[in-house]
Amino acid sequence: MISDKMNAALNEQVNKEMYSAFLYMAMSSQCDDMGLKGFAKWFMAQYHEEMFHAMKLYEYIHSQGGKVTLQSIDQPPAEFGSTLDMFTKTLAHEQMVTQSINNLMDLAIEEKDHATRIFLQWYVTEQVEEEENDNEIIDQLRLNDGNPQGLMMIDRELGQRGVNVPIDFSMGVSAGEE
Ligand code: OFO
Repeated sequence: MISDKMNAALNEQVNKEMYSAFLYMAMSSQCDDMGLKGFAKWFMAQYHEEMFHAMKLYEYIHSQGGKVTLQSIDQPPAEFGSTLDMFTKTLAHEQMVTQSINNLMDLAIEEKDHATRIFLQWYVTEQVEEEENDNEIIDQLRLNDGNPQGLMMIDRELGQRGVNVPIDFSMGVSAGEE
């Protein structure tokens, strides 16, 4: 069981995760236009991760007898600058998401909602990993400092990223999880 306040806060988080997916899809599209297939693949993998984050929340709200109310998703920027600009924006966005998860965790603690607190723990850990990944890529791009050969090497490396989350949600996102 979750409170109405927690239900509303979790619905807002669903929206933030969907916006994240949208944002990374927009970045993937621009990378594709720039001929950077590896970067495009990395951002599309990130799109799938964000959809998974949204669906995990969706499923949790249902499991607690809550109601999922979908909200409109903001339009992401139509244009971005360099790959460094995209990853700087990605990190800033993830830091905002981390703050949002922390606020949800504060609410769960305040309400003594232990089930939601334990559920949110997964997101706390995930955010540490996401910020770390973004920082590493930003470091590589800064070291590269606009060198086209270096950029192609980073592109090849990022293109090796696969999608490690379910992308078919018809059976629910928990299918196959422990
Ligand atoms: Fe990027 O972790 Fe969800 O939003």
